[in-house]
Amino acid sequence: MNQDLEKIRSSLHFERTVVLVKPDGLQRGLIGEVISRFERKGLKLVALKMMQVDDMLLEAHYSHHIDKPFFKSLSDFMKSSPLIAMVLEGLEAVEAIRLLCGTTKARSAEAGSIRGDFGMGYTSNIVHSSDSVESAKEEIVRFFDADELFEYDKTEYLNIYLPEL
Ligand code: 3AN
Repeated sequence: MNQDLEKIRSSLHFERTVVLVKPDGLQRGLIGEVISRFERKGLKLVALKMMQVDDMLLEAHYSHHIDKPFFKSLSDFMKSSPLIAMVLEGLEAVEAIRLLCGTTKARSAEAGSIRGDFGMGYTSNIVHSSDSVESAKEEIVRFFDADELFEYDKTEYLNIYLPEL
């Protein structure tokens, strides 16, 4: 990468965020569709795996919901099959991905978003994405070991998109 580009890049808000394709996304065969939307948007995939979550992880991940009446069904749902976990990177990626996912209640989520296009549920709403840069940092450590995150240049993305900022 040339030095000018490197300088521009280091001044920009590249963020990393966690996306989960929840058990309903996996059961309904939507994994490819969901990943494809992020790829087409121009986000960079830096980690990707299938995993089975347990109570300990869910109690940390959904600690803000632990006293809510829906917590047990949310927890049972999240354990009902494996899920897909990924880390995506991009400029202001947290907000960009929240927009692609749509609002929480899928049946009233915006048409064109993942939840708006594919879901009707509230608890089962196909995807999770981190809601802030701070929670993304916590979630990356919660879901991934350091050696599961990959550093690489996505050359096309850097050269094509940066000069157009
Ligand atoms: P989001 O995933 O849109 O950030 P959160 O963090 O408020 O939403 O909620 C985490 C998850 O808990 C949601 N994705 C959804 O599965 C579930 N959830 C949240 N609120 C409700 C609710 N009122 N009833 C049922 N499930 C809910």
